[in-house]
Amino acid sequence: MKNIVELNQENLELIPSSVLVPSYNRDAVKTSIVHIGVGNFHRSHQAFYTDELMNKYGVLDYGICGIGLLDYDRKIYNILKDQDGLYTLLVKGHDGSYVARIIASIVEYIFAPENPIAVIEKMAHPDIKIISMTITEGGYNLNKATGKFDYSNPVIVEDMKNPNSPKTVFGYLSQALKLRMLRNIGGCTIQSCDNIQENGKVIKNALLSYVEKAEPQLATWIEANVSFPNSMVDRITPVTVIEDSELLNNEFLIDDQWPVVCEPFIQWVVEDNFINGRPKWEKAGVQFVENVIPFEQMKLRLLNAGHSILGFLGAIQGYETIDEAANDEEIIAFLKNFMDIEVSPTLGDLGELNLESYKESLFMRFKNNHIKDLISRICYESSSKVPIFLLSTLKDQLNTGGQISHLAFVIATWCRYNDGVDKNGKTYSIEDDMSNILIRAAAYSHQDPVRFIEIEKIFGDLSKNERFKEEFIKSLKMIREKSLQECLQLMNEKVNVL
Ligand code: CS2
Repeated sequence: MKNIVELNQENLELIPSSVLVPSYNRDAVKTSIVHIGVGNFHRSHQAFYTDELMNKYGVLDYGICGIGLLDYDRKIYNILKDQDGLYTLLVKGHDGSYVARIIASIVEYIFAPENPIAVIEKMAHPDIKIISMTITEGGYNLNKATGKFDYSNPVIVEDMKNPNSPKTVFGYLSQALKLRMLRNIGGCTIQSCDNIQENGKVIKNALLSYVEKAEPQLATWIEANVSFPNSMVDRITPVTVIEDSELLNNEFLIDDQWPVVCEPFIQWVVEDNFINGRPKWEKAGVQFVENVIPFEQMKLRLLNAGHSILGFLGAIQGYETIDEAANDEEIIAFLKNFMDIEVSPTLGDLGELNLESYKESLFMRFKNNHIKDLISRICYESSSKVPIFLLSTLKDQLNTGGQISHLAFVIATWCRYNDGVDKNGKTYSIEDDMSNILIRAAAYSHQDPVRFIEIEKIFGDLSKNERFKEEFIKSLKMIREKSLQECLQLMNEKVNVL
């Protein structure tokens, strides 16, 4: 019988040589980064880059302390505790090859619901130079249409009342920064790693909005002592499934309770704006630039929007994973036209970057059928994603008089997606904090299509734009009358004729 090794520090030396293991002394690692939200993405991205730096260059002064804010984080907390912070990253290539590597850069973890004061103290510790986060698009507590901070959210109201046992990132950050100010230990960098245009600016504005009401005396100190770099983050990281753990068992003889799977591609473009120092991540491949906005725009409007499109269309067609949708010829032809005709004209100056090869590389990545990226992951919380990934492009095209037929069609497929049933009559659930509103609006839209785009919290006043309204109604009618396949054929033929 094969000897399967439980992953933890002590067993590292028993891990088979086919697996890359950390070559550095973990005891010598000093924690300088606090990261909120240790999900799969953080583990395949920032923690990977940091581990790379430690491994290849022996840079040991930027260890990560993970923080879990939500009750949901209890599972990862328990597992990382059990595995001494170690986990396996399984990188799966297009050709079916895979590489397993043990990541060891997360050296501490605090589960906030159990010990909020410990989290505040950790963030306020003089050694901490960076507080980074992946809290999802919805985690910034903004009105989806206006981008304004939502003071009415009951957890925000609670946090303002109970500053010593906060629940939100804003409660924690403001208390920690207050301590830093009172103790005179200087500021730090707050770094968002979420898929949001100008994510640094967004977290800054959201935090300052919170602080204005909760701790008004802190605002000017934050302005002077905290920096908020914008960044573009990228690596497709699906939900881990049982088959991944089994693969690790069978091929690499590792028993890891929660490994992470990802594609080989990785990118992180960061604005070099770190007030209290930073790791030399560039050695590990991170790009530091002066202006990250065009990179963010390109990625959000092409990759993330592309994902959402594959998600909505794929769900309606009864597909389960993104690669299935991306290998459907009509869907991919539609996606190509969407990108070329309606997104590319909105992208700013990309400098040296070759947009055509970037788009080509995206199709390759979407089609990787070894990454079983679930459509349900992509469609999860779409009400927070659509305004960022799609409506920003739509607004630009409307402003410049550019084409919008594909965009309108995509929004109509999102409406159709919210019917919750695929073309074969199989139902799926709508996982979204606005699911009630979405499902109801989609139901009403059968009689009165415009009802869907009248959801003000998402669309703002877009339903008053006659051009968009007309295109949307036309698309939704077509989707409800014909099969999606036929609709796509018609859309694709139309482009070919032009
Ligand atoms: C996805 C992203 O959640 C989504 O909708 O588009 O998680 C995507 O996989 C990553 O941003 C890739 O970098």
